[in-house]
Amino acid sequence: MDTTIQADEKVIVTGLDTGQEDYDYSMIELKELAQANQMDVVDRVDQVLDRPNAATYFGKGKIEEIKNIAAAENVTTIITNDELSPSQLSNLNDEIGIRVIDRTALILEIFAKRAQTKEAKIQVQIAQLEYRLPRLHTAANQRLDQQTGGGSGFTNRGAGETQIEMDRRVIQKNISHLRRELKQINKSEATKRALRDKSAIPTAALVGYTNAGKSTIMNKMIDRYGISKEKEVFEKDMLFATLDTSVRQLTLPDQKRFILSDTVGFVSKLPTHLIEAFKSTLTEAAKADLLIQVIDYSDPHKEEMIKTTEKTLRQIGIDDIPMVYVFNKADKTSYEFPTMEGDDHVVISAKNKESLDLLTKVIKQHLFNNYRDAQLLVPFTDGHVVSYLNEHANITNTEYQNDGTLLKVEISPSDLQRFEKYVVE
Ligand SMILES: Nc1nc2c(ncn2[C@@H]2O[C@H](COP(=O)(O)OP(=O)(O)OP(=O)(O)O)[C@@H](O)[C@H]2O)c(=O)[nH]1
Ligand SMILES: [Mg+2]
Repeated sequence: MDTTIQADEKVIVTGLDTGQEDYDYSMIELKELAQANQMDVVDRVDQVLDRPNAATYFGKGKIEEIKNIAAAENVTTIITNDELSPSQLSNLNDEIGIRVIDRTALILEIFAKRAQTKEAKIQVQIAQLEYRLPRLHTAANQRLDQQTGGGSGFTNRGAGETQIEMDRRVIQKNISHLRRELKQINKSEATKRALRDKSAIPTAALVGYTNAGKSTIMNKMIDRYGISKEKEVFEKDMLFATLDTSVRQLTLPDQKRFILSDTVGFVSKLPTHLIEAFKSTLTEAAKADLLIQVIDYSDPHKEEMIKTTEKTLRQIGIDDIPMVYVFNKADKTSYEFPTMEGDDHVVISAKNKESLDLLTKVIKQHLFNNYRDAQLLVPFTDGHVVSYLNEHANITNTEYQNDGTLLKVEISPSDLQRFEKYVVE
């Protein structure tokens, strides 16, 4: 099937309302996804049914209605809200007579356009090929139909099958090749990660719905606490601005260090193949000590977005990492900010200084709650220990005594163990 999508083509979004509670919202989002893919959405068609028609997804009458609207409005593509089975897709294509794509194909297309790094590109390619694999006969039949002017007699079908077998083998080969390439890339990533793990610096990962403001928060934090000329990450008012994970080490004014990562945003019904393909990108989140879920507080569908984020995290196998909830973009609401509720809910605006102070405070409370206050007496001959602590611990008091430097410090458990012999009561 040809999934290439031209810019500004006219499309209709269509959906089947089987009583799902988030149906209306998912249709609004489908329209936004189409727009994110430079499509011009001219209409929306809904059908209420108990369950999809097994053969054609929509019922006969609805298909007629879609055909008529499409003809009247010069529509070239129909987009369905659900992922269609290979046979539904093929039948619907035949019935409607213009191109039909499903939500999955649309999301894959957006990801393919946005992918920047080699890793992201390969991951999207794998997901696209896997999506295409079971749908090959749809494409082959269409090709044959075109060649033979619509007829698909016995001989043609036979030729089609052989072609499908060949296509399938080529695609499978491609997938394994891409997988090997991805493994190579991941290996070097894994080495870097292992080094970080060893350094025992706590890590936090920004997660959440697409366009919630994760990258904006990441950039503000890099601005404040990053190494001065560190590169900022891409932030933009569009769906799926970020597809790659960025990781930065940040140092707070009291010398506490942590690693912050920013990664791909979620959307409802994120294709399974895509989640599978992006698992390695999401390892940063899977290994984090703390998840920072960013939510667009100004969006009327924030509840659904939180649900989707948590469902997607579970799908990746992340279900036991502590999480703080950051209700962002409060400047676009009438709510007061920055405010904090309990120890894990904050309402902020990424564009406001006091908000970032509060966010830092919350992150600190969670990441460094195992830090201890201690008093160390370091002999003058061990000056290197004092310089190490100057860089890695929060020294709150320094006194020079006859037998060495007496330091009051706030220190990580591992450093405390390391310098145990200097501890004095
Ligand atoms: N008004 C307002 N806009 C914000 C705030 N935070 C982020 N934005 C805007 O929201 C848009 C999306 O921000 P991003 O940081 O790119 O969102 P993201 O969560 O990284 O999105 P993806 O990478 O697609 O997952 C940008 O236009 C930001 O300028 C905020 O607190 N207030
Ligand atoms: Mg982003």
